[in-house]
Amino acid sequence: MTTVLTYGTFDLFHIGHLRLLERLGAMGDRLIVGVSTDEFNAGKGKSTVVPYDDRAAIVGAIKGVDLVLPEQSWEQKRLDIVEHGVDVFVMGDDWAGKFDDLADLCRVEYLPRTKGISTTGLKEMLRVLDPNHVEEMQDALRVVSRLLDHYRDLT
Ligand code: C2G
Repeated sequence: MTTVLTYGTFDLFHIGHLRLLERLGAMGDRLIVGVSTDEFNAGKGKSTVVPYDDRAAIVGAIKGVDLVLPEQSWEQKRLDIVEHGVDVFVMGDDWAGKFDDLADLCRVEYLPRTKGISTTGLKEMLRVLDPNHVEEMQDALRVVSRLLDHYRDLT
């Protein structure tokens, strides 16, 4: 039996996350996913839109995911690998080389990321709906409207 392990934030769960989990599911018989807790993210200076319990529930509902555990520290990977008898540790290639030190415990692999989609990109799009941003846009439109009125008066 081959056990596969990965970790991630999985905020605003998107097609890149799904494709990664699908590929990981096909790499073994059992897939374990460590989902980073809100406290761990805060330590990394990262905040999520979706809270831990919801992110963990979404990841746990994906076909092929057998177990979700909380990722609470950088050091826990070694303990999790031993405790769960992990054969392959896999991350997307934005982490290429970063976890090679685990190779004394199991196989370490990095898969290509899905192109054209990211949580950062989605957050950028959502920013348009931010009340402060909407206010800025309204101010800008007011200026343009005044300029148009002015131009009309001149002609
Ligand atoms: N991913 C992907 N394609 C994308 C976006 C993300 O394959 N377009 C992969 C990432 O490479 C990562 C996983 O999806 O392996 C989860 O990505 P994030 O939610 O961004 O996780 P991250 O914040 O990188 O957490 O201990 C390490 C971490 O907790 C990693």
